[in-house]
Amino acid sequence: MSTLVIVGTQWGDEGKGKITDYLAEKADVVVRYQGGNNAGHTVEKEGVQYKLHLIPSGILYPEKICIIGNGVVIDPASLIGEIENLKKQGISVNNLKISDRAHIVFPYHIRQDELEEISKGKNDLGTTRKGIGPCYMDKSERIGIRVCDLIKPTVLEEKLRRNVEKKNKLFRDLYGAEGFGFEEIYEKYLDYAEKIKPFVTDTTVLLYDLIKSGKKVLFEGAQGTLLDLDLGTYPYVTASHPIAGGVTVGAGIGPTMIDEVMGVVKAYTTRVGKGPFPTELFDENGDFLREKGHEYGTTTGRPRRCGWLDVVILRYSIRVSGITYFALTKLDTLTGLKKIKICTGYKFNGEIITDFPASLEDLAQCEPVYEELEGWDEDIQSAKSFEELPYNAQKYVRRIEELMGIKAAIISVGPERGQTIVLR
Ligand code: 2SA
Ligand code: GDP
Ligand code: MG
Repeated sequence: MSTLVIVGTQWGDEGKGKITDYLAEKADVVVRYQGGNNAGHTVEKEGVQYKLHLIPSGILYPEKICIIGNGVVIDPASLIGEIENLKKQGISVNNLKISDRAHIVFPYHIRQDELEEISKGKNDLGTTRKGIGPCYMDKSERIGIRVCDLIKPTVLEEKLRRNVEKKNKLFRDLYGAEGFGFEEIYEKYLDYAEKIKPFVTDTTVLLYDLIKSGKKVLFEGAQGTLLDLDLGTYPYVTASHPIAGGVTVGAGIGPTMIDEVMGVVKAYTTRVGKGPFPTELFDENGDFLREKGHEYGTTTGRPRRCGWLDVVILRYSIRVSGITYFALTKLDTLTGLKKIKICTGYKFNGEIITDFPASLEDLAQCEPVYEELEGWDEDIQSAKSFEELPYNAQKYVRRIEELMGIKAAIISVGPERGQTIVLR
């Protein structure tokens, strides 16, 4: 048995797509287990950029099986668009499998997401407005419509009619907004169902059999630990479980079937959307990281907030996901900085704390404690080994390992598949 979970250790956009694509070469199966098309995973191969939202980052290899698990919420219009784009780029989707238990995003979810964000005013969460939260809300309210319902016209009709009525009442009463006509959605979704049907299967059976037969499986997390509904900076979180534990629920396998967990760590920190961010930079260093690292949302294009690496967060991620080693990404973005800081703890109520607090009010009072390292000027994007990195870059990596208490397995020095240094 050989299964590996790839999990974001910060607020998402750590480069999970790139690392998954890189590791997929030696795997047989790649699985998405949570989130939806709020995710944006960028993969670059031979100068061509692929932006993936719902499809696992193993799709560039025609022979790998790519599974969209039951824990993912699927906007069929977005999925079909993604499939068509990939086909146009010459990528085969013949090995794509979609869980019959995954929930479907409808236009009323997107409307609800928008209306809720607008009604919150300056207290909005900064969601991607893709309807992800409302779709998961319907799932827990037990009124969600799943892929297995979508492909049965009479079941879809009954459930959709009920939901459209319910949502229209909500939009009218709560937000004074217009609702949807049942027919317009139903007709569209019947058409989507026909297009999606060939990919639909019971992925829990498929996955179980694949693992039992010794196939190598990667589970690709979307978003990151601090966006986890339970363990993130609640309420500034997404509605799913990006942490490694999310795999068991979102892919339908037992915890005994997970062998290892790799954390993806960006060499600095970013966050898109609202919520606390202790090491956020509002100075020229923040602008430097945003511009040099092209830190703009893959899905929405929003500028990402940027800050120094925060080891309090990384140790928290290691703990809640059982991470055993990590991939360090975007080390090349730091090239050119004279000094680089690492946050090793927070000053809170006159004491130094190293455990990430639950209360946002407490977190707001936390002041990062930094240690400062020397930067480097040499271009590192073509480095092929650890030894080829400048001494100060080596020192930065070794210090992060020391502070995290686990080893780096991969160092990524550019967006391309080949710009990857393997250490173990
Ligand atoms: P949502 O839409 O309900 O999931 O939003 C809730 C919070 O989760 C954050 N979130 C993300 N953070 C980082 N990256 C994400 N994916 C895209 C990307 C984001 C984009 O790859 O760049 O393009 O803006 C992602 N998806 C959700 C979101 O910002 C809210 O803070
Ligand atoms: P994900 O959501 O974790 O998959 O990350 P995103 O794809 O949203 O954002 C990461 C961005 O950084 C993408 O544009 C990647 O192409 C890019 N990227 C990944 N690794 C590296 C790296 O090591 N160096 C540089 N310069 N870019 C990288
Ligand atoms: Mg992303």
